[in-house]
Amino acid sequence: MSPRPLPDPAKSPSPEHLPQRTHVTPFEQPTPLSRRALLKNTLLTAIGGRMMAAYGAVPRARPRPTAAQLAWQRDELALFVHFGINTYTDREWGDGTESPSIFNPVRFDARQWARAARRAGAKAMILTAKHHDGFCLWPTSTTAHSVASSPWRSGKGDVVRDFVDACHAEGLKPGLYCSPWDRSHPAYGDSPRYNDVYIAQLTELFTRYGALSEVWFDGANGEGPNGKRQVYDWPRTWALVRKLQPNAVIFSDAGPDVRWIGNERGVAGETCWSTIRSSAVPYIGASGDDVITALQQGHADGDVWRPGETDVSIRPGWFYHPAEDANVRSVENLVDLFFTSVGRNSKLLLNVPPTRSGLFADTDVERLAGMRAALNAMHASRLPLVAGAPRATAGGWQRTYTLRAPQLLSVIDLAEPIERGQQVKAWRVRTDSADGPVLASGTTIGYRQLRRIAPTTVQRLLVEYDVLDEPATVTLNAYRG
Ligand code: FUL
Repeated sequence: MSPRPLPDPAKSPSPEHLPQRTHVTPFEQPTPLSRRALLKNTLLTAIGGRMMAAYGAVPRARPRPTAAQLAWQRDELALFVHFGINTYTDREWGDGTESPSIFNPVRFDARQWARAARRAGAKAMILTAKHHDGFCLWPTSTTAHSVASSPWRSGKGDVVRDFVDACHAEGLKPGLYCSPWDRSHPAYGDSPRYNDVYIAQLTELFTRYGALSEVWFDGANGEGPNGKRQVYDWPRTWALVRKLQPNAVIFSDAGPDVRWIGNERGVAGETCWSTIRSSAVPYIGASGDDVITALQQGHADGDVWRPGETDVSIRPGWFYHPAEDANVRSVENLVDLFFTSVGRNSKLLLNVPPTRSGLFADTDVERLAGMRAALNAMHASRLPLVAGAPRATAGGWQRTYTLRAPQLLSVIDLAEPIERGQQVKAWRVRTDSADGPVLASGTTIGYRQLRRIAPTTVQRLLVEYDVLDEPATVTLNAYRG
């Protein structure tokens, strides 16, 4: 079953005049990181070139993941938590004029979120510390528009603190999203002044709550309360993350560590390289069909390792709306999302919005648990395949897998060792022999490639694959279903 088509929540409930994430002020300069990467690549290409000249066919060095990028990908699933003033106004994008007096999650319990996340198999959780409306979920010194001005816990509460503590208590890695677009702060639009405010907010978030595993940025860049557009300072912002949270991966359209997958429907490209040409998405918010294709698919010859993150909501909106209680994705639909994200060399960032009382809704908690139960059942039905060694053939590589007796299979799960980069550009899984019927085929594999096939009884499987320029040991798992 393909995923239920959902309206793009960032667009649909919002008034027409509000900017989309793609309409942002261009950030034209290369980032410090891409400059470093460029230098490194130039150096490696030069060394590679010399070695080629001396020894003949030596493959050129391709980008590889950092330890933080690898850990991020292996987590497979993280939950996104959109919570804030919009929870109380039934809106997706607040305009910054909301009164903090309406924020009062009387049964607030971040531990309930974290427990549900852990039971869903998520390894990390990312909270909207501030959304476009500017309301801060922590007591900040940069504005009065925060939880400190709300009736919740008599203004003494700190959602970010409880969130981080709950993550730690349940063994999850915390991450934060602090929107650069701020429709409440008077300095917004007065560029240098607001950039200082934003840096001060991030500094609070990066110094008060311990290590973060991911810092999430979008390029949303509409007008502020004074009607002015803001020019963001991304190099300064990213340098701050590097300085204060050196182990966090930075997410945005333009990376630098992980990239947006190009849609909010939960679907990564069928071809999905973790490498991408950094010039294809030169700044946060770059728009156009080519940009979306690049985000979806990456590039085989990309100059940076920047794997795709698939962010999508369990409900039509990112924030909680009572009217959407009957529109929570089904267990089957959530499993489909897993296949079209994790199963396409991406990572799933699944949004679950807390209700006005401050808890995940029961239905959402049930669906999350159901998704994990379904995935566990699939994994438990793994066939005891015995792998042969990879063998070079005239056109590529192949590997045989055998079973002691014929068995039914309906899911194929391929992987390549991405710590050494991504190499596979085409693959086929056949039954029996080189002229046996092809059960499934595709282009990239990467971290994981999950594919449903028509249930077939097999005893011997042949995996054939072509690589870019270095051998790679592809592994196959197969499940009854
Ligand atoms: C977008 C925002 O405009 C949406 O409201 C939501 O937060 C989504 C995850 O990112 O940029």
